[in-house]
Parts: sequence; C-alpha cells; structure tokens
Amino acid sequence: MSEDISKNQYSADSIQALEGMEHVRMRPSMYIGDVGTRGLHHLVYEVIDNSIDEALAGHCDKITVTINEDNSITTEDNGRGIPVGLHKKEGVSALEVVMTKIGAGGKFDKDSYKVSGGLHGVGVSCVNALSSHLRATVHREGKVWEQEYERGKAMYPVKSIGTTNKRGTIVTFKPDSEIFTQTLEYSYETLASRMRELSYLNKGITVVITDKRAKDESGDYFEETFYSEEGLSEFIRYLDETREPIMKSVIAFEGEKNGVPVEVAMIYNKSYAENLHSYVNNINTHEGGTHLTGFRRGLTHTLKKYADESGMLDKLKFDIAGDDFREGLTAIISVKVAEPQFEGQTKTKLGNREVSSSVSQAVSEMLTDYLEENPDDAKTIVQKVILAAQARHAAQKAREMVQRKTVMSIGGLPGKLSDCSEQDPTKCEVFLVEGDSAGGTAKQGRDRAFQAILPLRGKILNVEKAMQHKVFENEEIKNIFTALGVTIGTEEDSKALNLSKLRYHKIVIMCDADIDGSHISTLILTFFFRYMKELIECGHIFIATPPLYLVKKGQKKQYAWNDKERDDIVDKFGGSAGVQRYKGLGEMNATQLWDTTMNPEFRTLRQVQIDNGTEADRIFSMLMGDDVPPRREFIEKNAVYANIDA
Ligand code: 0RA
Repeated sequence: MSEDISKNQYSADSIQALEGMEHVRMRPSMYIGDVGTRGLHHLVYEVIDNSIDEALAGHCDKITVTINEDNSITTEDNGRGIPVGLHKKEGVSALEVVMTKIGAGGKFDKDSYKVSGGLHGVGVSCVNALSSHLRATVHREGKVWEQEYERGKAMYPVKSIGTTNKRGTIVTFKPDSEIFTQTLEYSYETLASRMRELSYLNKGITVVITDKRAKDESGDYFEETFYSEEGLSEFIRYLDETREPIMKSVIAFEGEKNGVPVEVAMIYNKSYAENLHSYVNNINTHEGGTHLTGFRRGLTHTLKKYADESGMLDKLKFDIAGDDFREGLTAIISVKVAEPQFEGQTKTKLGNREVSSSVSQAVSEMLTDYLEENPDDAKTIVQKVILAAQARHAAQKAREMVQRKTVMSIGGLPGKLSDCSEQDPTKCEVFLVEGDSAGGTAKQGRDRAFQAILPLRGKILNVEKAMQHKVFENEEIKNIFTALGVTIGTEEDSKALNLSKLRYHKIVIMCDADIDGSHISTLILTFFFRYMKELIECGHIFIATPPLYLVKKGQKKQYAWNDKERDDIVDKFGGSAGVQRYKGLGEMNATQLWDTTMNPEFRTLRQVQIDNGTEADRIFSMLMGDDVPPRREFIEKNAVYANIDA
C-alpha cells in the first residue's frame, strides 16, 4: 500500500513540475521581467548566479561565459558540479530535478542559504524552460555526466559520457525564438559590463567572457578577463577613473555587522555629483532602501560629529543638510541578506529594517578611523561639505524661480513650445529638436493633435560639469522643465521629481544622424540621467531615428537607415539608382520627416533604458567630464553609433 501512495505522489509531483515549466513558457515575464533584450540577457545572469553561489561558498574561482556564433550561450564554472545522484523524492537524477523543476532552486542543503540570485531568483530551470535547446554537462567525482533538453523537457535520462579530473558545470542554451520574438541577439557590452560588475562585487573570482561572433585584429575571438583582488575599492577607482579625487585613498570597510555581511567603499572627488550605488546579493538596488538609508545616516552622523568637534562649523551662518555631505561622493554599498524583501516600483528597493543599523555602524566605524588617521583629508572633506552647503543655498533660490515659473505655467508655457491639442498626457508626445530650423520643419510635419515640438538652441548645457544652481538657471533647461510640467524638490528630499503633472508620456529626442547630433543627444541624455532619471526609468524617454539615405530611381523612392539597407535597395532598384545622403534633419522637408521619423506607423523610436546603472554613471562622467583620452577611446571604439548603454 505504501508503495502505491508514493507512486501516486511521485506522479502528482511530476505533473506539478511539468505545469511549472509550462507556466514559465506561458507567462515568461512573470519570471524574467520581460521577453525583450532585458529578459534575453537575464537568462545568462540566472545561470551565472548559481556559479557565483558556488564561489561564495568557497568552491569555485573561475567562471567563463561564451557567446557562441549562433547567439547561444555557454557558461562554465569550476564549482562542485550539480549533483547527479538519484533524487529520492522525484525518482530521477538530481540534475534533472534542478533543470526541470521550477522552484527546486538547486541547493538541497538548507545550511548554505542562497545569497546571490537574480532579480527574480527563479533558477536555472526557468532558463531551461525558455530555451529551445539546453545541454548540461557536469564534471563530478571523476566522471562526466550529460543531459539535454528541448523547451525544458529532458530528451533522455542523465548519462555518463566519460571520465575527468576536473570539477564543475557547463551549460549551453539557445533562447527559444517562440518566446523571444523581438530579438535573439546578445549584446557583448551588456554581458561584459555585468561580468565586470560581478568580478568587483565578488573579489577573487576570475570571469572570462568570449564573443565567438567577432574576431580582433590578430584573428582571435574577442575576449576579456575580469578579476578583482581588492573588490569594491577597485570598483570605486574604476568608476571614478575620469574624476579627480580630493583624498589619498579609498575608504573601505568589509565585515559582518549584526549577522549581516557588509562591504562599503567610498571616495570624494572634485565633481558635484553624488554617485551612490547599492547592491543586495549582487543585485543593483536602483531604488535604494534600508542599506542606503543606513549608509547616509552613518555618513552624516560621523562627519557632522567630526566637523563639530573640530570647530570648523563655528562661524557658519547657514545650516548643513544631508545632501551637502554627499556632493562629489562616489560610494558603493554591498550587503548580503538571507531573505531580502524587495519593494518599490521596479522591486529594487531593500525593505529589511535590520540592515539599516548594520550599514550605519559599519560606516561610522570605518569613517571615524579614517578621519582620525588622516587629518588632512578630514579637513578637505569638511571644507568641501561647507562649500556644498553654500552652493545649495544659491541653488535653492534658483530652483524656487523655476518652481514659481512652473506653478504659474498654466498659460505660461515656454514661447518656443508648439504644443499639441490633446489634453491626455498618456496620448501626448513632445519632440526635443536640435536647432530652430529643424524645429520649424518638425512643426510643419507633425500631427498637431498629439505631437508637440520644443526646439532647443544648439548645444545645451553640459550638466556634468556645472554646479546645480547653474543648471537651474539655464534657459533651455528651464524650458524643458516647464514644457514637461515636471517640478522638483520638496523640503525633505530636495532632488525628488514630481511626475504627477508630466504633460507628455513620450519624450522624443530628435537630432541629426551625425557626430554633432550624437553629441547633442548625449548632452540631453546626460541631463535626463542626472536630473530626471525617473523619466528614463519609467520608460518615457525615446530617441528618434531619422534615415541616413534616400535611394531614388525614376518614380521609385526608398529610405535607408544604414549602409547595408542602402546597398540592398540600390541592388533591388538596379543600375543607375541615385543615393542622397541626409546630413541632417534640415535636409528633409516636412513630409519626409513625418514619413520617416515622426509617423507612429512607420518610425522606429529607440527607448532609452539603463541596463547597468553603475556603468552608465561611469560612461556619462567620462563622456561629459574633463578627461579627454578615455572619451576619445570610447568614441573611436563605438564610432558607428555611440552606443551609450543607456
Ligand atoms: C545543487 C546543489 C549543489 C550545487 C548546485 C546545484 C550547482 C548548480 C549550478 C548551476 C551552475 N553551476 C552550478 N554549480 C552547482 C551543491 C553540490 C554539493 O553539495 O556537492
């Protein structure tokens, strides 16, 4: 009798497992966020997370990721290898359970809690479910084991295919074109920047990434190796490569506080930007949370105490606020939390209360020591804080001016704005257009029912180099704020944006398709990234893509967006087709601009996304900062289309 029951239970469970995998295929976004570029890349992170877990448990120190020629991915690690023995409850190999059962998670021993884990933490079975083919190869206890799957279903039982003296797991998967209908193409840059980030966050692991789709000058596959001996303090140096430090060394802390592993590293530089990056279990917590609050509290408290005791604040006529302690600060906070509670719009805000005091204690400890041991740096920092407070008072006044203008703006929209007639913001679009003449063409070409035009004068202010009050005093920038209906700042959180009155849900940057145009787009993007990041995060910012060529023969006319398209059209038209190269928006007439770039039926808008906030921050400061050589190198490397991972 008992045998019967267990048999029934087994089949009931396996049906449930099957349903789990089917469910992943039916509702992939529930598991990996989306089925676009992001979800596609997420598959790789999901597999790698298991390897990182092995490394954190001390069993693995090398991970390789390969983009194969066919855009399948191979990951390999030298961890313990997924167990292959019989899984008693399921009656099949543990490997098969890990690969085909949703929520099996992998780790059967409860003692080693899983600290890594992707944003969704769904495990490698989910990757399997969403792959048309996956092969798992395990080197373990002298043998090589293998199993293959199609759309998550095992093709045969786990088999031994040879002997080995290595250990580890190799997974090769091909994302399913039935699921990923938008794109199956991996971005080397996106994967590489995540691997670089992981190597800094988990020091001592070697991460190698190879792109078999591309070869370098000497005919070898394109490959990079990331390895960090020091972890976060090296990460800080990397992020601040193009900023000038105002102190001798990076301040760093690593240890456990109240059972929470905490790592912090920070440095002050000469810029005015605050660059805080926080991670929980290797996930970038864009929205911050309790660990970030703890950091801020520890920092403010310790610096204030030091400044008070040193007497440097004695004659100060104005107050010092929290923000002032963070101007020109670059910091990374990385914590490991056993059961993280993620909150917020994008589920990237840590909710666990207990973490706040752990981080705050860690920061107070490390900073107090540093200030005591480095009195010169301590003075420099306090002086910088005082200057920041002074500038903030000036900025406050400038901001109040913008605010007042915005509040009065019913009927007080910028003169240069050609507004649309639609009142519902979800249906409205605004085009930010480079130059008055292209602005004029856009104004004629648009559908005035729902499209507004705001021409911008030439190069807008480079906000990366300007102090805050200069930014808020700038005419073009004031116009953008007023036109969009966005207001800034309440007393408590001076940088929070108020998007409730946003007047257009699509904000489209429309510039020439040349170097100057890219530069202007980048300036505008830098402004949004530094001052209105929420607009990017909520998916409101787009880039228009005007065509590069018009191919004509007799009555036939077709536009081309790149050289290959142009050549294909010339071939199709045959012989004496004429090619016109558009140097700028100004060379198109209103109808052409509407047909190719503005008409929602035919245009392509590129939505601006931040795939890696930490890397995006570094790139903006490099592109827009003072240091020329790295910028030149970046532009040369990305010459065709400056692809700013953002
Ligand atoms: C289940 C249990 C153990 C390790 C793993 C899964 C594991 C999964 C992956 C996925 C990629 N690389 C991996 N490495 C390990 C624990 C193994 C043990 O106790 O020996």
